Amino acid sequence: MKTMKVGMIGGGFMAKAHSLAMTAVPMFYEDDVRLEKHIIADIDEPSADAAAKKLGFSHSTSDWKTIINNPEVDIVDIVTPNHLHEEMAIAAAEAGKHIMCEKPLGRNAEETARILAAVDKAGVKHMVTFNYRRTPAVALAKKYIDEGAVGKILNFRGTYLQDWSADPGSPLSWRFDKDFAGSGTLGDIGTHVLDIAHYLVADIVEVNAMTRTWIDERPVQASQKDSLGNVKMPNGKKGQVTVDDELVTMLKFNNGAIGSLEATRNAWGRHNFLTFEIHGEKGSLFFNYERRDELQVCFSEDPEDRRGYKKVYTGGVHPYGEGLWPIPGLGIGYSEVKIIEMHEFLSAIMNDRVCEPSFKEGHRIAQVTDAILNSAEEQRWTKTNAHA
Ligand code: NAI
Ligand code: SOE
Repeated sequence: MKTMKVGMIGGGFMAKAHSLAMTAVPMFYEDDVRLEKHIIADIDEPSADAAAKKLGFSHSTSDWKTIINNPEVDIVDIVTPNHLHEEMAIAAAEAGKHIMCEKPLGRNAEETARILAAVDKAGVKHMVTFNYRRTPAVALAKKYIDEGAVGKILNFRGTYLQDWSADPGSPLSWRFDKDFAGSGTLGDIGTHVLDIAHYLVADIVEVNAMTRTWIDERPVQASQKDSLGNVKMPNGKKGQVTVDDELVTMLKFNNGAIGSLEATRNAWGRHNFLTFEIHGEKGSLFFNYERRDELQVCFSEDPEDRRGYKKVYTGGVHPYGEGLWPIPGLGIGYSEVKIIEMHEFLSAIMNDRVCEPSFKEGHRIAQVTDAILNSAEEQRWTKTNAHA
């Protein structure tokens, strides 16, 4: 059994999700490797120390470069706001570490191109954590498509709707600042659906988009850590929002399929409403993350008087089911999706495979998001390889 030491950079929401997955993954899947949570960095000593104690790391530091320079560290896990991904990922690659980096890989395709060049040169393993493709029902959709069950894909209709920023009293965290985030809803949640579209359908080659910023000022908060709408500051001093709140875009795929994506964090009543519907020549698939154990499927070959969507409830016989709970109805959650993602990362390292989605996919998504922003600004169809 191999042991690999992890250095994690960032001690917020995703640090918790990744740390939990690192501890739990051997309880679910046999990857012949154990992760040791060696050292974690946050912005100052008290934050780093508190994160280490809470998340189970042996050491802490307020200087993330200590992690890069530590020869004992095998894997660097980057769970900081987006503006830091480039510098951290390039430094980790140059130090020969395997890298897991949260999405979006960078603020734009110029940054992601540099990150990709660094990992290619270093020959290290790399994964950008678009975790939703690891939901068993989404992996099952991939299986149906690969087996030809829905035939040639005609249309992909994706949405990602949340409401945590619909209240104007939700503070101005890093997610609303272009310098930190790169873009708003687009990079933050739209990218998850773009990743699913690439995974299930094909490469997106052209887009025609609109974006809107509905709330252009928000109360300034003391810390940059994002409370994701759980703290309200209705009377706080205001600062400028510099990113999109909402986007709507048409999509053209390189296999001839067409489609759309709508994403917003201002949709009252929607919490993590990541959905897609795929129509093929022989059938359709529908998924909604708020009902993440289910995939709805409809086949044209079913008798006309019985034809309609049926619900396949994922369990032991479906993708990743071998490691999950013995009875389907027990259900899976965000933690299990992150555990599966960690298993994919480790299994790719142990078997010397490319980790999917790799930084190559992360860069490709950044090219698509750049094209969406350009299209929205110029109000025209825009090719996604403009920055290739
Ligand atoms: P957060 O705001 O909860 O935490 C960020 C952490 O990074 C904070 O602890 C902050 O103090 C720390 N940090 C900032 N600058 C640092 C520095 N120079 N050195 C060390 N630590 C530093 O943010 P959250 O939600 O954890 O997001 C982090 C990343 O994860 C983002 O890229 C975000 O897009 C992504 N994310 C992905 C999700 C997914 O479902 N895949 C869910 C939530 C976030
Ligand atoms: C906030 O919109 C957020 O935490 C995103 O950053 C994640 O990527 C998404 O999966 C959940 O919502």
